[in-house]
Amino acid sequence: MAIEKLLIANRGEIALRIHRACHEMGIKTVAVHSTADADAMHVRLADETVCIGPPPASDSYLNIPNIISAAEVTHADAIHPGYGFLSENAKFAEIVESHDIIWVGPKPEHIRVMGDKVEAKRTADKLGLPLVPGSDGALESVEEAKKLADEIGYPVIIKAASGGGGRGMKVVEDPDKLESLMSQAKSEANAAFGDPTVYMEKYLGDPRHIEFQVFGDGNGNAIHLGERDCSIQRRHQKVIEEAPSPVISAEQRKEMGDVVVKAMADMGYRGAGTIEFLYENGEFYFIEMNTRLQVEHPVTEMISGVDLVREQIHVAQGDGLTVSQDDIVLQGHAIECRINAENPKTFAPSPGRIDNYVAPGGMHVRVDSGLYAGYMVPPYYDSMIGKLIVYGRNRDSCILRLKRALEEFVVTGGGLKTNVPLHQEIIQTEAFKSGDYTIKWLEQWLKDQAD
Ligand code: MV4
Repeated sequence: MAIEKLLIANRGEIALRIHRACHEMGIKTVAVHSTADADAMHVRLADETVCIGPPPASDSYLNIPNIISAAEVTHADAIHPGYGFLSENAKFAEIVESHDIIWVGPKPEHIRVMGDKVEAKRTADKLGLPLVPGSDGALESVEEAKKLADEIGYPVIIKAASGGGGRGMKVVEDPDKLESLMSQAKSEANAAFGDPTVYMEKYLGDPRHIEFQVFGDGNGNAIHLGERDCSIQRRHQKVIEEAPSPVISAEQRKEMGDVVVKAMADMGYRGAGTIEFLYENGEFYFIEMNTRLQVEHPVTEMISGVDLVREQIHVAQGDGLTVSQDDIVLQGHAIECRINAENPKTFAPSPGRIDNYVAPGGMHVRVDSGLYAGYMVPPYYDSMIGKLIVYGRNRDSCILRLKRALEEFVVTGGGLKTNVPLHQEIIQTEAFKSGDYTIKWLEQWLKDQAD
């Protein structure tokens, strides 16, 4: 069924991104917003708007009855959840579908499986994805954990089954510390996620974070759009992402691409997905799968020319994928800088009014952001206020263009600070310029700068 009106269950730059794809496809949009976001850019541009509650996300962007009611009263025939908020809530996906509203996302059962990291690994294993050595499922007892850690060899890492994004992880260096760290991990997991289930993996000391973008039509057809390298991160928040990874060869991309495509085809995956790997000593190890569109999707769009939101909508309305694997040619290089309103020293969020805003432009420069002069960055949500994405024929030219684009970027206001200067510094380091960095690099470099 062709979607005529789509409700965007999100805010900020991704709400604007979804609105733009819809209007290019002739689809009307409904923006739902909290009282804090009444003046947001995507709310101004949407065809219809519905206020769904007060500023706290739990009362608005996470309020399922209010969002469904907004879809009902506006007669929206589809809901796109963006990323974060309700995007990986299997229950919400089921509720949407039970109201005969098209869910622009994966099948609820696949969201549920991948949300449980133990189930996700079991599924990935069955589908032939390479795993980090570790427990076959949840850890049932300290004795079992001790025995397993002896087999795998220390250090090991204990992770929460309901976790993800790094919360509730404990690295165990030696057997003496296993019992206490495992019990800490269990109580932290229970406090954070209401689920004390934990599992164990061999701890990889200094890997890269490399993820494959996949797409399925839900009927056994799947494609991949190459990988992104997201190793430049601080406290599990990605700061810079790029595609392709500077360390993956065309042969390795093809080999791993075939593996992930077969896995997604075999499971009958529908929609956009990201398969996350740790990459160390030339080997990929599956850790998690994200069943949503990701913040960093534009770098993939830049090197593939494929509009991922448009593809999501086509798959959701039953048209299938509009591109086949043979159509996909990955060319050139793209880098994304996440622009955050934050204190450059403490990284504390720095909301406030934008007095002056000039976005960079020119060839191969993309800014995904709802910012404008006079906009008030609200204090209730994530500090990411936009993304700068730059393309070049090769990595070196991409970095030179990125430097130029960052120089043009003006975002200033009374109390407001951004991380634009930090990006400028990072991209001029030898480690970044050479592509020789791992997940530990940024935090170490920040420490060295402070000394
Ligand atoms: C690991 C690991 C080392 N060994 N697993 C952190 C977030 C979650 N998605 C998985 N994480 C890690 N899992 C094993 N077996 C190191 C990390 C990790 C990390 C991973 C990706 C990006 C940044 C990271 C920062 C610290 C730790």
